Amino acid sequence: MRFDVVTLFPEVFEGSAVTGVVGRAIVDDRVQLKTWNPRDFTDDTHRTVDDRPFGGGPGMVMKVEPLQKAIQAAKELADDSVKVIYMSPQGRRLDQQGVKYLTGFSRLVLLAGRYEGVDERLLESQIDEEWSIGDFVLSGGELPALVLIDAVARTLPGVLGHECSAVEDSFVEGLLDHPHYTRPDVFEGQAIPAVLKSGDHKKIAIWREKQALGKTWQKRPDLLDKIELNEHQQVLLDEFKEELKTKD
Ligand code: 4FV
Repeated sequence: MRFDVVTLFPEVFEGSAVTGVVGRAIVDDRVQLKTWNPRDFTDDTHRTVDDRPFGGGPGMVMKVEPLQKAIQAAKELADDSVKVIYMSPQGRRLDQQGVKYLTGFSRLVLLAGRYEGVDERLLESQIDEEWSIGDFVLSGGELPALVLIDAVARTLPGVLGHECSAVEDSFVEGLLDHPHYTRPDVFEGQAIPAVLKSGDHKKIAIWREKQALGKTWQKRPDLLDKIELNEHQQVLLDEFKEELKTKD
């Protein structure tokens, strides 16, 4: 999968291009990441990419021309399975379902805005979709673009060490993740749940599903409202609630 990012700060992407899962995916050429700086698409000596807002008010607005040229250059040679996305608080909230949908494209061109935002005419003429990483305001779209790239890249075949880990991720089934433990067996008097050392993988899978259901019920009941629990899951959740009562 290829990501082209239109950004005034290409250096922000150099870091992630070499670290962690995304870095590995780029080395293995499972992911391609290229940045395009709108300043390189200006023709005035000051390489101007922003200007004062019509109608007055604070801050600056990104100019349409350099962005249009940069997006066109990024889309060059793209087949039709390319989407141009603007990262903005006005966008659709990114969640695991959205990540799954975005993984369906072979190429994504991501526009990372700065200042107060971009000229609306650019959105109307060049942007296919707007996506947000949350209801808060950042100083730039670079971090949201990195979040989207990381969330999408790690679901691509072969990117994570072993396939199943992406499948078992939080939210894939719409639930929070189960607790994780590793050595030492006992830490400050706290032992790990015995079932995890039983070697009985069926029992371990049931324990993990019960914990995922229980944790979701405790921390994000809104997520449970979105999914239809099957009978087995309902029994596990009821057991979790009962055990909680006896634990207290
Ligand atoms: C943002 C978000 C975000 C708004 C003005 C960049 C900033 C500045 N993008 N999810 N939340 N963008 O805050 O995606 O240009």
